[in-house]
Amino acid sequence: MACSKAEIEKEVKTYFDLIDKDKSGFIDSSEVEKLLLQYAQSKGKKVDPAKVKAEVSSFVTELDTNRDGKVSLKEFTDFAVQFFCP
Ligand SMILES: [Ca+2]
Repeated sequence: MACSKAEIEKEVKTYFDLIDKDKSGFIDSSEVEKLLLQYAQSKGKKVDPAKVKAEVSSFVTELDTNRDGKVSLKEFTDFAVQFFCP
């Protein structure tokens, strides 16, 4: 993956749109939770919903840099950039 913010934004947008079911332009913890639980179910895996909830909530808190309780595409991209363009 190229280390350019524009490139990364394009790549992560695919995932962002997948999570942002209601197309609000933001993802919140309940959307991430639902996606993970659906994924687990589709794979026939048993997961503890309470554990998923706790993990997702700490993940969202980490991404939510302006602390409004939601993750915008910009916040999501900034998070990815930290990994791919250290
Ligand atoms: Ca936010």
